[in-house]
Amino acid sequence: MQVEVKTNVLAKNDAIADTLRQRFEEKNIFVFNLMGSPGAGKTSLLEATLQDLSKDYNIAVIEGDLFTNQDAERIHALGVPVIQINTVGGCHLDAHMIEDALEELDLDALDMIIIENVGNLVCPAEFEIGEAMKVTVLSVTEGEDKPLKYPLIFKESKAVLLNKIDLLPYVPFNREQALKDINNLNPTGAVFEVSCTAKDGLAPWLAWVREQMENRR
Ligand SMILES: Nc1nc2c(ncn2[C@@H]2O[C@H](COP(=O)(O)OP(=O)(O)OP(=O)(O)O)[C@@H](O)[C@H]2O)c(=O)[nH]1
Ligand SMILES: [Mg+2]
Repeated sequence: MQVEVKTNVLAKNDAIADTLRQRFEEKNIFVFNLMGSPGAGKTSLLEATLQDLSKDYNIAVIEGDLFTNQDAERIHALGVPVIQINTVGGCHLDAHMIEDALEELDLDALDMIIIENVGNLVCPAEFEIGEAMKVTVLSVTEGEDKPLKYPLIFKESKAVLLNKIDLLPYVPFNREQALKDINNLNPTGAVFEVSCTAKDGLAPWLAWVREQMENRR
C-alpha cells in the first residue's frame, strides 16, 4: 500500500515536471538542478558560477531551503534575480513548487535557471523538477563512502563536483576510491575537482556548463 502511494506521488510529480521541461524548451531556457548534502558547497558553487556566467547569460536562481532565506540573500547580493522556496521541513523540492515559483520570473528574459535543491543526498534525486540536467556537489569532508551509500543521486547526475579539495591534506578522504566509485556508478558523468572558496579548479567546470548550454541551443 505504501509503495502504491509513493508511486502515485511520483507519477503526479513527473507529469508536472514534463510540462515544465516542455515550457523551458519552448522558451529555450537551460535549467539545472543543483543537489548535495547540507553544507557541501552548493551555494558557494553557485556564487562562483554566477560570477562568471552572468557576464554572458541572463540567469535566475531558485533557492530551496527548509526555512530560511539566507542562501537567497547571498545570491541577491550578486545582483542575480532569485526566488526563495521554503519547504517548511520538506526534504526536497518538487515540480509543483517550481511551477509556483515560475510565476514570479520573466521567462522571456532568461537563458538559464539554476535551482539549488534542499541539502540532502536522498530525496532530491527522486523528484524530477523539469530540469535539463542534475548536478551533485560532494565535499571531501563528507567521506569517500558517500557515492556507494547514496548511489541514486550520483547515477542521475550529469556532473559531480568534488568540492573543498583545499581540505584534502587535513581530512582522511580517499580521493581515488571516491572517484572510482563515482565513475563506476556513472561512467558517462563528468567529474570536476574544485575548491569554491580557494577558487581552484573552476575553469573546466565553467567551460563545461557553457558547452552544455550551447549544445542544446
Ligand atoms: N574549505 C572550504 N570550505 C568551503 C568550500 N566551499 C564551501 N565551503 C564552506 O562550506 C560551508 C557551506 O557552504 P555552502 O555553500 O553554504 O553549502 P551548501 O551546500 O549551500 O549548504 P546548504 O544550502 O545549507 O545545504 C561554508 O562555510 C562555506 O564557506 C571549499 O571549497 N573549501
Ligand atoms: Mg546552500
